[in-house]
Amino acid sequence: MAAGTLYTYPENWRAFKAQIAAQYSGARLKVASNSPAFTFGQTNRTPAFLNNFPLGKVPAYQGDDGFCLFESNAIAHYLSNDALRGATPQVAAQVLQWVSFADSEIIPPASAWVFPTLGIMQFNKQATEQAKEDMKRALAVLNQHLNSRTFLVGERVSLADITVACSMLWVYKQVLEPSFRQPYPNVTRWFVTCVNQPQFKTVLGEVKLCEKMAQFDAKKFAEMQTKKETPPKKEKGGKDAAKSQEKKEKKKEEKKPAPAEEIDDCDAVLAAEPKTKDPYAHLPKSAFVMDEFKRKSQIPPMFTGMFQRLDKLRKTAFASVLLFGTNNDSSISGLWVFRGQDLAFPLSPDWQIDYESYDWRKLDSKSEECKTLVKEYLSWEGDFKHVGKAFNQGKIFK
Ligand SMILES: N[C@@H](CCC(=O)N[C@@H](CS)C(=O)NCC(=O)O)C(=O)O
Repeated sequence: MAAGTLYTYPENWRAFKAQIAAQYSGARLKVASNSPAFTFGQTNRTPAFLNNFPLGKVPAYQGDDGFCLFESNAIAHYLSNDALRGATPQVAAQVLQWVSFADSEIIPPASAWVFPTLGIMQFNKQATEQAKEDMKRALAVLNQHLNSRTFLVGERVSLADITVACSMLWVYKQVLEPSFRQPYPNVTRWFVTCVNQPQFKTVLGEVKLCEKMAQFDAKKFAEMQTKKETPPKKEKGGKDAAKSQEKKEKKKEEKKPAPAEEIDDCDAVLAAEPKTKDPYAHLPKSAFVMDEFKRKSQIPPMFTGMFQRLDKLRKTAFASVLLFGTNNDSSISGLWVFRGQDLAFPLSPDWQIDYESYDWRKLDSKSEECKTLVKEYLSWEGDFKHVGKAFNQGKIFK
């Protein structure tokens, strides 16, 4: 029988999967989720932790025998018994099917929909609407499957139910209001059955279903942004880890935090991130205020994916990037202006997004070629000779 410690932050739904599995199997599991035993954002960055769990992510499991595992599904699998995992190859494969379904069909829309309501992600209407549609699709599949079944696989709770129910915890608590869940009664019946099993209840406590769909919490979001700027507090605590840990866990049980606080701990990863060094700190102040130039020249919005993620370059770079060619036969080419003399992307880990997908060439600012290209790219007109005939004959997508 497995025995060991699960490192996590409090109220982590990924850790719940392992904790519930252990409740069923009888695996002896200690949970280290508070200082001094474990402080998320600190302990998981120590060399000792990284030596066992190279990603530095939680949940992470270490057996009393030294056996280490990361990835919540693997940990929950390890802490299960055969009844939970599926006793035959077919049943075990069906369990795995639902575990994967949770990861790929539920978690992405659940996160996109719920995170803004908790203030840990900016609201994007289109993304939220898409998430609702994706969630409806997953719910419809589940509802159909559960039409004639009590549990997802077989006649008893399996790891499939544990995993899928835990992945839906936040949607059921936060956004699946009665009218939204009304078309999927089998799913709600199954979810309520699961979370009311004693083994679930011991871990989750009382699960209250959402009454009114939570909306984007702009105030909380602003607070979180400020928090991210603030360096984390130093970890306190003596050596008597186990005892003090137990006391804290008990206190926590008595006083469950509000939902937004619960998930703060995950976001604390970002909050605890050391502030990245300014790659331009060594350069003298420049008279060329790029941000202002861009606003005044009204350079249009550009290729969204890469550019959205390069927001931090806003004040030190600008570009005009165009898509040449026709559908399924196109090429992207652009002109960039950076502060300093070097290509900006390699200067900071925050900027190294997609830049390797392109070839980069420094232009001689005094050359005729440079003057032509500046004119062409900023006006979106011209021969664009360097792009190549094939693409250049097509349309320029602006
Ligand atoms: N696929 C992993 C995801 C684990 C994960 O992303 N954990 C986050 C907390 S929500 C973490 O520990 N992040 C710490 C970090 O990235 O430094 C699992 O299911 O265990």
